[in-house]
Amino acid sequence: MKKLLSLFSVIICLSACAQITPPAPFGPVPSERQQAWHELEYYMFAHFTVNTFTDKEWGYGDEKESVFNPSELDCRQWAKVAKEAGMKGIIITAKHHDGFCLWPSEFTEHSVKNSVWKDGKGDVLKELKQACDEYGLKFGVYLSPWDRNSAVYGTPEYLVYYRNQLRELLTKYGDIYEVWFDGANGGDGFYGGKREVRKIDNRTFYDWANTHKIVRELQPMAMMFSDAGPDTRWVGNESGMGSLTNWCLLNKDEMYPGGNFASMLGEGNEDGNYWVPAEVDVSIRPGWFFHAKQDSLVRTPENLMELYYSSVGRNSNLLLNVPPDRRGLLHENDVKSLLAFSELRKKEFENEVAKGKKVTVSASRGKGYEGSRVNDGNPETYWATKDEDKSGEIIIDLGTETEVNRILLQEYIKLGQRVQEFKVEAFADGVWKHLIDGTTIGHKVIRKFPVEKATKIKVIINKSKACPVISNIELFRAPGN
Ligand code: FUL
Repeated sequence: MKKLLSLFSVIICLSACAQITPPAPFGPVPSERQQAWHELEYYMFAHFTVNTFTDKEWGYGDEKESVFNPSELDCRQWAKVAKEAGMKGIIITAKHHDGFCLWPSEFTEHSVKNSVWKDGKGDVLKELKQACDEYGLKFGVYLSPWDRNSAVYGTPEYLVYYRNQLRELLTKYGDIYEVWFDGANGGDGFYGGKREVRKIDNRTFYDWANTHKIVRELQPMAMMFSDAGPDTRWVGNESGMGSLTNWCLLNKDEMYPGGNFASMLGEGNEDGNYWVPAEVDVSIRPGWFFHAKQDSLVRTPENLMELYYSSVGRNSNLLLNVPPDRRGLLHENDVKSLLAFSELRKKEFENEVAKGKKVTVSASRGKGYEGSRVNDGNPETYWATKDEDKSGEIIIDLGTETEVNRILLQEYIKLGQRVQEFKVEAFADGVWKHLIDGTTIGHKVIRKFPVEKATKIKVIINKSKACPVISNIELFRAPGN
């Protein structure tokens, strides 16, 4: 009898103590550098070069170096504003299409070293990097592949030049979190005085694979941006619009910067074989560079809020351009709008009502993966179903009738992006009422709906490539409707 009892308790213990295995990763997953990048969500773009002084958007490459002469350059002001605005980093146009370098490159004369600014002894990148360090911001660089100043542009020698510049950037300024490879090429330029049109084949000319190796070797944690990644992709427009359906996946093997892919970059590829999430680049003004005549056209805080919803709220990072002016300062109008937007954002998301509330689920994988994981405030825990359950429901019981008008959802993307379709309902006046339909989730989705007085909110995952893994659900009562 005694023996039988102890056998019985061993069996009970074995079943209760059995470790439930976590879901296996499904499809491509983010690398460590991509995981860190997803967390940044919102950072600054700074378009600043000779164009700031010549009032152009694309410099021809023939501008005198002496035109670059900011009267009060203060990168600490940029960084201070970025920090106060809640941004996590600054990416600067180290070199735009005109070829002018904001650092004293040893490989060209077309740089700050031949300007009158600081008697040619200045280095904007050095000042900005110091300022970013001081304010705890990440630092990134844009190095235009198209160079309208270079005499060797279009020849193999140009690649040697371009890579030498890239090495300078990657070795002289400490940690770099993102390198921006733009895809534009208009053909014509100064090209060392030739003033002609130079056509290159975007597919082959730049030999990107070998340029990428340099970045990986010198800055292993740096993300590389281009139309086609490899680490983050263009969203396909410059108007701030992320796609509602947005896969972090891309079949990028046949793609290259400057190719004709804009229309499919928003959604990415549901069956993509690489993790290449979207980044939304957009300017706070109509132009990328500062033009005094656009001082009255700075986006309003409300408009910036809309951009936030259409970028961060759609599983993308927001790279917001705030171009320094001729003084070398962020203009008062831009600063005012940015900081007011930051206040709006705080108010928008300060009233969260779901955290710690009782959660019930239609099914769960078991201990460690319960519904309560979606609102425990811990991004490392998640609700998951058994492998065979590719749909499921989560009900958050708000306890009492509560007003809500925003929902935020996150998948545990370290295990891949899975959800294909979801919807949200509210229990109000004794019935379940439809609120929103959705498709993908990924790192983060934030959706608005008209104010609803609900006692419960239900998230239904109707379709998922593999068992859903949801790490976070937040519900807000934002001001207004
Ligand atoms: C484009 C460039 O041609 C613009 O001047 C700007 O730098 C934008 C971010 O990318 O392709």
